[in-house]
Amino acid sequence: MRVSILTLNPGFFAGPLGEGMIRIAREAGIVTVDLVPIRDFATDRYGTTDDYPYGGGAGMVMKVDTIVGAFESVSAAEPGVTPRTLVTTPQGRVLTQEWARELAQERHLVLVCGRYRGIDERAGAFLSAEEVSIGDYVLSGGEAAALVVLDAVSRLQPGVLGDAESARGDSFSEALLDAPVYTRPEEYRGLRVPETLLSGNHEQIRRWRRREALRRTLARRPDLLSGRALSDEDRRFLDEIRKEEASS
Ligand code: 6GU
Repeated sequence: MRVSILTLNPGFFAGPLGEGMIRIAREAGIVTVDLVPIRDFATDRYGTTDDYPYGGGAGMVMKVDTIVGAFESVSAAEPGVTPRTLVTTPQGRVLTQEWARELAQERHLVLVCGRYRGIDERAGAFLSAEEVSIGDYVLSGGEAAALVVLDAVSRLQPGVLGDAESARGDSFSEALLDAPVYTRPEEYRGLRVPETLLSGNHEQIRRWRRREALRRTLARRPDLLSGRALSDEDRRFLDEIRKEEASS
């Protein structure tokens, strides 16, 4: 897939694009990232990208001509493909794993990093963009959010993760938190790895992990359990956990 990132701060991405899973996905030719410096599309000789809001008020608004120019420089990069365009803003729809899976199917994503008070509303008529937020808190700019979207969709591209990792599935694919994990040594400063995990009994280990995943989810994210169809086994585990927690 191609991901075009429109930003006032292209330098922000230099480190992250060259590290870890995103680097591997790019080097394998599975993900192509274009960094589009919005300032290059300023229409005056000073490189102005923002201006005062009509009607007054604090902050600056990103100019429509600049954004549309930057968008049009990449919108035909994949022949015959209309890009799916997202603008990062705390006003947006919150990114979920389900939405990330949908976005990962696109041939061409355009991510516009919002800054200042936002983007001139008229840009919407040319970009047909959706608005994306990565959670209920405020960032100083959309670059960190665009990186989150890029990471979430890149790791879902076929061939990016190793077989073991992708077969394992993601915690949120199943909408339960993961069980705790341990590695060597068996004992560290008096703390032992749970015996079940050392037992070699795969069925017992599966049950232990399922129970601990439910325990964590109930404690930290009970919202993930409500309105969710549970197996008989899950319901039994949850009853046991509730009894344990009540008596401790
Ligand atoms: Cl997408 N942008 C900004 N500036 N702040 C955010 C955000 C995005 N998502 C959460 N907070």
